[in-house]
Amino acid sequence: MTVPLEDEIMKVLLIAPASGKWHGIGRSWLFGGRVFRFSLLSLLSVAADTPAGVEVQIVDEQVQDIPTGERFDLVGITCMTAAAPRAYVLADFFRRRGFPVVLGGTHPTLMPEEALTHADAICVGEAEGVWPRIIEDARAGKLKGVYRGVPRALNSLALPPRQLLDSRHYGTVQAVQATRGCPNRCAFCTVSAFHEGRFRCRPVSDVVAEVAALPDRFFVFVDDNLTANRDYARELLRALRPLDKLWISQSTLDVTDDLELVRLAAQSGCIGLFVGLETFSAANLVSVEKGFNRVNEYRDRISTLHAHGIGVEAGIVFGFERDDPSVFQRTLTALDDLAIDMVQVSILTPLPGTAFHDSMRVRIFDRDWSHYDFHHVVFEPRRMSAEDLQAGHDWVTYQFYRPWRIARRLARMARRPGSWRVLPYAAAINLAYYGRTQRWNVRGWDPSGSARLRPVGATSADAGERPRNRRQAA
Ligand code: B12
Ligand code: SF4
Repeated sequence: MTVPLEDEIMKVLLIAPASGKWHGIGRSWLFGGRVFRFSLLSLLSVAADTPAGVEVQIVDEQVQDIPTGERFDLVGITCMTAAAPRAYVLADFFRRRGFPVVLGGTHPTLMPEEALTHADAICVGEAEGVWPRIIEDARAGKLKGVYRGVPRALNSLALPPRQLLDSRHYGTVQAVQATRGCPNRCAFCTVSAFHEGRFRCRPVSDVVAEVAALPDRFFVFVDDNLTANRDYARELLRALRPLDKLWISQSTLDVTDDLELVRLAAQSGCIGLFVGLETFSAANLVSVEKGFNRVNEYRDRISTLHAHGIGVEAGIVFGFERDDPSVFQRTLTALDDLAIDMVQVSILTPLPGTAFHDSMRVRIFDRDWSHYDFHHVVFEPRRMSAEDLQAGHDWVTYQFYRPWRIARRLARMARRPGSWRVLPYAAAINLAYYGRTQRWNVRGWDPSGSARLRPVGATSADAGERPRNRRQAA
């Protein structure tokens, strides 16, 4: 292992590995895949906490090649679960070349022992505070084991050095984070697992100063639940109002309990919220500790957001205990009926580290983490076959993004208040999803359909050899 001399500039390479089909997303024909890509705040936060005198290079494998011919004094790799296998390949490669490797992010935090078999060290939890020690130990040649980031107050976070990214590859590099974590404990979610249910807010003045300094008007709050603390959210939104920015973020639907908050969001430039509806079954919601979503209130709450000029992207998940083959057509009808503007369709995934993973243990038949990307079935569903679940997920995705549906949605949206702000953004997201269904060949079929049209090899998960149920996995 090479150890840099005291007065030598230490060179650190930070990598965001690309998994599965995301590998080529940056080369997509529609918008160059940029719409789905905004700045890598995970690695920018690590870079921001790097001591002076260290040279940092960030490589996003979705759009850049891994520099294999250069010398580095430390290689840091971030990963969520689906990217873990690729992260391990890269980690093994750099270690064979004699470069020390540290892994961090969601997956290494929740699966530390596994991650440590591929790295000299891992960072469990947040980098802030512990990253300088990792650097110091790497410099001294004694990097080893588990480094635990202790969650701290979020005052005076260093600004992310966005200039380290090649902005041409991103929808925007203006990703900002005002809060970390989420106070809810949905059983399938790694956000609550990672943060152990903690929810912390940055000082409003810090966030506003960061946003004010952003050169472009549009930015993304990557927060998981921006409005979880309503007093904080109100203060933040009031302070943002004079900046005349446009932004999108994520929130729970109960934000509409507080009309003043919705009004402030709209006035501060909110044009879109991602809300995890997940399912139209109250029993399903209760089964994953998300009973605070009330299905009978979806319509009014979504109308409230629309009336304030806020577009709604719904997170929809298939594969819950009560889902049978009829769920796909019913859900598609409900999405049309509620005039949802965009949908992210997912397959319920037992992510390691979550309570849901533990409860599904005996039904999991596929442990290849690269399939834990919310688009592959990895466990035996209760009321349908794994194949039906895959096909139905693909079918809803394909149907929701059929060009005629997109045109109908955008035409309806054009008649809503504030549509001039939302339309360009909603059109871009809809078209980008359409492009993805084409590029990834997402078609599927309706498992409950009378014709049950079932094209050969037509689910998006068909490429490659993988078990389709527990019998095949055995
Ligand atoms: C923004 C975002 C995206 C963006 C951009 C992703 C990106 N590359 O930056 C987009 C929209 C592209 C995206 C896509 C997806 N995402 Co996403 N995404 C997020 C989100 C909301 C915020 C990420 C972020 O910027 N966090 C802020 C930073 C500061 O926090 P952090 O990442 O935890 O980093 C800190 C520590 O973890 C640590 N750390 C992290 N990396 C490293 C590395 C080293 C070396 C060290 C020392 C420390 C360290 O230090 C950091 C600073 O404290 C997270 C939720 C979340 N809270 O993390 C989901 C999340 C990461 N996404 C998730 C998923 C599943 C996906 C998709 C598969 C969704 C889909 N169905 O398509 C895709 C996959 C994309 C891909 N393969 O690249 C899951 C991952 C679950 C899991 N356990 O794997 C999360 C947790 C959401 C969730 N609720 O489940 N995502
Ligand atoms: S509300 Fe959203 S972010 Fe919070 S725990 Fe539930 S799924 Fe995770």
